[in-house]
Amino acid sequence: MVVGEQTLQGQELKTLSINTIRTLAIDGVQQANSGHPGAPMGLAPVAYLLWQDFLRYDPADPTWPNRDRFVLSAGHASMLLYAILYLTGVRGVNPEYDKLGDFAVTLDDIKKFRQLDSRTPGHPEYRMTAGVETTTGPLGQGIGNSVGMAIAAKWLGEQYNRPGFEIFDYNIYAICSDGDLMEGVGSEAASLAGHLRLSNLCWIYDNNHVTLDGPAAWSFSEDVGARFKAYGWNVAHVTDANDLDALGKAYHNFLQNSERPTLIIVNTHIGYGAPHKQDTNAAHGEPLGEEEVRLAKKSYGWPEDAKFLVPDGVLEHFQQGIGARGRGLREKWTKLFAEYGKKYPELADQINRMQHRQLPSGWDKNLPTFPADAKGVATRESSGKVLNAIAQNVPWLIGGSADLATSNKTTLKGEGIKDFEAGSYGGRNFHFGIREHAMGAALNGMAVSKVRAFGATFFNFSDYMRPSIRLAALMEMPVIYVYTHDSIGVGEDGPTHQPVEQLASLRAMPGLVVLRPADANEVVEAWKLVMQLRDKPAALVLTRQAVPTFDRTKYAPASGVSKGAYILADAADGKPSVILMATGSEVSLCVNAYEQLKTEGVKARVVSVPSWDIFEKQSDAYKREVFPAEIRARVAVEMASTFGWSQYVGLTGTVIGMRRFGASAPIKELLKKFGFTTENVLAAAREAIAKAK
Ligand SMILES: Cc1ncc(C[n+]2csc(CCOP(=O)(O)OP(=O)(O)O)c2C)c(N)n1
Ligand SMILES: [Mg+2]
Repeated sequence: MVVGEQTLQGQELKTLSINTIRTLAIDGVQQANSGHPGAPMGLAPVAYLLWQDFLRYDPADPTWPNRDRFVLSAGHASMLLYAILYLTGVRGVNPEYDKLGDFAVTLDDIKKFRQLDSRTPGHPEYRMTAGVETTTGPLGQGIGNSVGMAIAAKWLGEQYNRPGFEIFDYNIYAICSDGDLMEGVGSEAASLAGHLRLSNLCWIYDNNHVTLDGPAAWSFSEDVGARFKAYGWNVAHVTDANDLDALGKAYHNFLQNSERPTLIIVNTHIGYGAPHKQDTNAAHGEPLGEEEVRLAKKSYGWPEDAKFLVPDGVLEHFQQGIGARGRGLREKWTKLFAEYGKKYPELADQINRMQHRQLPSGWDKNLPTFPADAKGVATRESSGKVLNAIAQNVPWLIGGSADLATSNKTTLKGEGIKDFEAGSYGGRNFHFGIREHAMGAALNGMAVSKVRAFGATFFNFSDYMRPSIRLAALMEMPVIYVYTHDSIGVGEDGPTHQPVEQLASLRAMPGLVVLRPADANEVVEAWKLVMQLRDKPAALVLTRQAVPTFDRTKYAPASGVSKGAYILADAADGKPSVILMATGSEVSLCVNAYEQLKTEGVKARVVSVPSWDIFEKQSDAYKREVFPAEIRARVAVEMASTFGWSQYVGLTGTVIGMRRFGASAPIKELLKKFGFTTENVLAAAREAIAKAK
């Protein structure tokens, strides 16, 4: 049965619009011959009503700072988002998110779903498509991000609102699936959001009873509502996703709750009315196939042969709904913000700078410099000092630790600096609790909200948050990770707490800046560099134990950090017989060896290598200057996996590193056992020279 044009126009506009979302998703997936049509089909009414009637969002400016955020945590349902972005006419923006362009998603883009260079990649990607608030796909990350967004919104409101000037009062909505709620990060994030009583946060759970493998019940049987109530959430139920009244009541229920986050559990049917499909779970994660596409369209009263059909009136319907409503809200806000700027020019300036990821002028004033000191100071200690100096000049530098703030030295001190906690949202010190993964995900959500966010833990536990680090790198978010206790130097805590392979694995991640400074003054330079990053996350890898502060009148200045690797000490004629290279705490071993060799008349060079990735970006000429090809005698020293060092020492070079896990013992014994002594470096240097001859 082909439904004629007239019948279509006779349908209620709401249903027509909802079914347009559904059929666009079906056709996009079918054309790509890959993707998930099921979730968009089930969720279409949920997304429709939210956007059309509730979301405070102006499609004409997806960068409006006070817009409500919509996160599709179930990123595999990306066609739902693309259909909405197209139908509501969301404008495009450039990758820096500071200039408006044409449309974020056109019908043509939907036809190119999942194709190379299209604006409709398989999963929603920040920076690729305007209107995508964060990259989702790895389940659990989007809802984790949403907690960071809600944190940022609360913080911004507390920091910048003034009587009569509610500059920031936006809400965060996230759609999540069974998978989102099964993943551990989702649970950590929900626990944190409940604890912080983030009443601006609303998760909408697509309770469709299926996952890819089959019925969700095969692997998921807990009472989700009871779990969230126990977390301190407000829980609402909608028994049928097609019941727009019930959905509307649930959204109102969220908006009226000022005490706690809200979970709306929505029962959806992944099928479309065709009885033989409704009760099976077959193929909901793959294209329907031509025949099923027809049956689905038929059940929606759609012309079975039409593809990518957008019936007359649908685009206008959205323009008259969210388009008009959103424009009004944004225009009102723009006027308010202009008034605010007159009354509070300094605050408005801060907001503008933050929105463009610019630092305040004088952000680096009063940075410490550290005098030479043979006993020295742990790099975590010097980092704490530098962080505090910068934080005084950058009001929106905020963050905290996963329960290790006193160890990580990340506590911000100073007049008026408080903790961020439930009911007191202006604080700058965060207690993420023992939830590294949720911290990582929340940091991403904070960073997309434009605050400058940092998070800290023991370096070894960076593994617990790695999936979120990866998304920060993919999204080009300037999140700052402060990782202390960076090696077997941890000592007695033993191999469970001693990182070995983490440096190599993080160095392998595209876009992530990894810095392991050698002394206090390298720490200063490292922080300077990190603060100026606008589109890269950075990991500062810091020691627990003291390291000497080098005499910079004798050795090269620490500003060499900005090149990733630099000659710290050299032969007088610049023609050494051996190059000793190291990062972090091992640089001093090389310096000691260098001094000893010097007394013996052996010419050595010490290269400090705080960052491989930054060094790789330098010119070939600079790289050759640091590592001249003709000098074959090379020794690298690092208390970590040797993986990768051959690119600097060459196949015949020596690496003093870790080829096994560490051990529990006092640090002195460990250094001896694993060969991190001046004597061992000396021996390796002599051997390397002999071999090169
Ligand atoms: C971390 C992670 N693991 C696995 C996947 C692959 N994956 C995509 S969708 C999905 C599960 C689908 O079930 P559900 O979450 O209930 O979503 P629905 O299919 O019902 O929309 C899986 C396992 C993923 N995207 N992320
Ligand atoms: Mg499901």
